[in-house]
Amino acid sequence: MKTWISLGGVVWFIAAAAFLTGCSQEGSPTAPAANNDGPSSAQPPARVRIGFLVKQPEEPWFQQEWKFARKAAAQYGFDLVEIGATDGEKVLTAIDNLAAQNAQGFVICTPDVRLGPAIMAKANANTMKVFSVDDQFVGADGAFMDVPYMGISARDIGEQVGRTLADEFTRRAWPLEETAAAGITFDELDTARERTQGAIAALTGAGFPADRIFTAPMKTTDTEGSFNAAGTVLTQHPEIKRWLVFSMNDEGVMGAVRAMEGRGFNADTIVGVGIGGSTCRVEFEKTTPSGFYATCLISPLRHGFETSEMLYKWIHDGVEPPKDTRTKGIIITRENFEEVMREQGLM
Ligand code: FCA
Repeated sequence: MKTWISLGGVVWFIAAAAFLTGCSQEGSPTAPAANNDGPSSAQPPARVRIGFLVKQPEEPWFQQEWKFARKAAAQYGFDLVEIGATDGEKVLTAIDNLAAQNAQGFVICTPDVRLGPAIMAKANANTMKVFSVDDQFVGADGAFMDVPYMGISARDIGEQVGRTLADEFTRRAWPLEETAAAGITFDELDTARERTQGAIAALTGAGFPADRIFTAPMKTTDTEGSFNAAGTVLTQHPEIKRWLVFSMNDEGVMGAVRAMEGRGFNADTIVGVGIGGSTCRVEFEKTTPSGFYATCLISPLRHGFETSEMLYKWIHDGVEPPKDTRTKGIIITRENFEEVMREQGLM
């Protein structure tokens, strides 16, 4: 219980401090200035420097992305500047600062997908290349923007979550009249909506009645936001004795599981299935199981390493990255998480 509300401030403070001093794990503020030429430049820049901006620096997923981006920086020998940019103003200031440090581009998970046009305008004004990760830019017309993107196969992953919940419901032979599913949603964000809609489609596809699936929107996409949203569902449905839980990520499930535990539910009466693999790890490592039953493991290695690698090659070698890359997920539980994470290069 102790860390999930307050830890964010500390990590954000560290990220902000690193940003303000222009330092990063791989970069140095005194490193020689690199040239800032575009792809048509005959000479590759002497030293490549890229930024990696994330919307929620306190979230383990994003810390893992940074970790694997640092691996790419070490392997290819470029400077990496890690920046926690939690709102539009911080993103735009960060791009100016990166430009002042002669960075030639950045990878970004934007705090708001509608910032896409403003981000691209600023990047273009500074001749910087942009690679978007996790959350895809949306243009003024409401359509996705034509900017290189790597995201998860959100619908498919949501369906895996829904199937896992349905299977576990059947395996435990829970009485339907005592059971409901709680879906903690964030429909403003496409990748989030596709995940929870995928879960609902798979649950109903497996025969779970749609009128026993209760959704509640989170105000913020973190454990606290989910805790509050789940509280509303629980208050509205005191008759439910057993809960299936899904959301857009591990944090969304974790908050709901904590809210349920606060009302006396436990591993025997909750089946929570997340999406991620970072935040849930502490749950799987507990000696006593919690209601956090499984997660769909996604790859911060691919999202951190490959995005920075592709951006580096774009800047250094003029190799244009693919426009749209979707990564897959694998369901893990406390029984097999170590083995699968090791196989996936995540241990
Ligand atoms: C979004 C979510 C993150 C992570 C990522 C792949 O950005 O906010 O938690 O799931 O997609």
